[in-house]
Amino acid sequence: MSDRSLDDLRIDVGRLVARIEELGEIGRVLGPNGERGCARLALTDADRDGRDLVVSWMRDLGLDVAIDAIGNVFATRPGRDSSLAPVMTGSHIDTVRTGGRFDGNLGVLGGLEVIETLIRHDVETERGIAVAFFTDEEGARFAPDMLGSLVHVGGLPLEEALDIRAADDGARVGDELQRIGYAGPLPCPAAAFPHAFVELHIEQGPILEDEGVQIGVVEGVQGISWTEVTVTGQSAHAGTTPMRLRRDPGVVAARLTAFVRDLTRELGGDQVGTVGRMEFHPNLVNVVPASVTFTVDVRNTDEATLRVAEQRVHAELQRLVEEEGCGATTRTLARFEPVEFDPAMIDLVESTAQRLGCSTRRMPSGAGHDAQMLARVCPTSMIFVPSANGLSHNLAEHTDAADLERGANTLLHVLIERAGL
Ligand code: HGY
Ligand code: MN
Ligand code: MN
Repeated sequence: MSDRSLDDLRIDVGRLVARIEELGEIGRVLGPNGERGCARLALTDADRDGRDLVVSWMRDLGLDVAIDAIGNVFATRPGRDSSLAPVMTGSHIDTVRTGGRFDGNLGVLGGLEVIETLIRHDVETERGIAVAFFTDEEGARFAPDMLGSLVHVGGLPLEEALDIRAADDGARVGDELQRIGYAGPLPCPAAAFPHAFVELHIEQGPILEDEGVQIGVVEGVQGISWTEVTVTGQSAHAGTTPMRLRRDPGVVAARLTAFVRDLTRELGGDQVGTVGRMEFHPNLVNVVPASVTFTVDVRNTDEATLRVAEQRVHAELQRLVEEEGCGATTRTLARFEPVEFDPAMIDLVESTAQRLGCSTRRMPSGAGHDAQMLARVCPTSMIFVPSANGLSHNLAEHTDAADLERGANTLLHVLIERAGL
C-alpha cells in the first residue's frame, strides 16, 4: 500500500462492535432498565469462556498465541524483522460483578481489530504487533488490581501471586488458573518486553463527554491505595444490651466511612475515597455485630497527598476503635504510586488523533490500568474515548460506535507508526 493510501486506512467498526457485543453476551447481566452489562470476575467460568472466545478469534487470524504462568495471553502478528521486539497493545477482559461491555474489552478487541485490518489490507510492518489480555486487571475477586500485568513486569513474584486468595470464597489464584486451563508455560516475569505499549480504554469518567472532546491523551495514572480493615467488638443482644456496655464495630465502620468522604472534601483537588465492600458478622437484625470487615480505596495524582490521606484514615480508625472499645487489624490490598507515561508516546497519541481530525485533551487516568505496569518496562501511553454519562463499573456503561471507531483508528495509526513499515 502506498503511504498516501495508508493514511486513509481505517478499521471496520462494524466488526469491532460485533465482537464487543458477542463477548458481552458471556456473563451478561441485565439491568432493571434493560441495561446490558457483564459479570466476568477473574478466573471464574465466565472469564474462562470469555478467554476461550477471544483466543479463538486470535487463532482464526493465524496469530501466534502464547500464555504465561499467571494466565496472561499474548497474540502476535510477526513483522518483517523477527529480531526486533514487537509493539504491543491490549488490556483486560475480566470485569467487576456489575461491569460493562467496554471496560478493558475495548482495548483487547480494538487491538485485534487493528491487526485484522492490517492483515486484510496486506500491510506488513517492520516490527511484529501483539495484542494481549492480562489476568485479573480488576482486582475485584483477587487483590491487587492489575495482578497479571504486575507479575508480567516483575512487580510481584509469581509464587506470591499464585497464593493470593479471594475475599469471598477463599479460592486460590493458582488453583483457579489450573481449573480454567490458563496456567501457561511462558515465564513470569517475561523473558522479553515489548518495544512500546499503547492501551485503548474508555475514560470511565465524565470529562471527555462534558467537554465534548473526542480523544483523551492520557499522561499517566493516579496513585492507588486499597486497605482491608477488620474491626472486632462484642457480639450482643440488640434488645437487652444497654448502650453504655456496647462495643459495636458497626459504629466504627460507619463513622470511618463518613470520615473518608469528609477527608476528600478537606484535601480537595483530585482526592477520591471509597468504601466499596463491607461485611458484617453475623449480619443479623437483632445482633450487635461481632466484627465488620470493609475496604478503603483512596487515590490521588499526587503521592505526598495520597500518603497524607492514608495516614489520616489510619489515625481516625485508631481514634474510633479506642472510643468504642474495639480492636482493629488492617491489610494492604493494593498500593501503586502515580505513574507518568512516556512523553514521546503521549505526543504520538496526540498528533495521531489530531491528524485523524479528532479533538483531543491531555488528562490523567483516575482508574488503574495494565498500561501503568507496562510503563515500568517500555515506553507506554493510553488512548481514552468518552463514556456515556461518565459511567463505568455499572451495567449502563456505554460508548457510542463513532467514539469506538475514533479510538481504534487512533490506535491503528499509533501502532503502525511505532512498528514501522
Ligand atoms: O480499580 C481500578 O481502577 C481498575 O478498574 N482496576
Ligand atoms: Mn479497565
Ligand atoms: Mn475496571
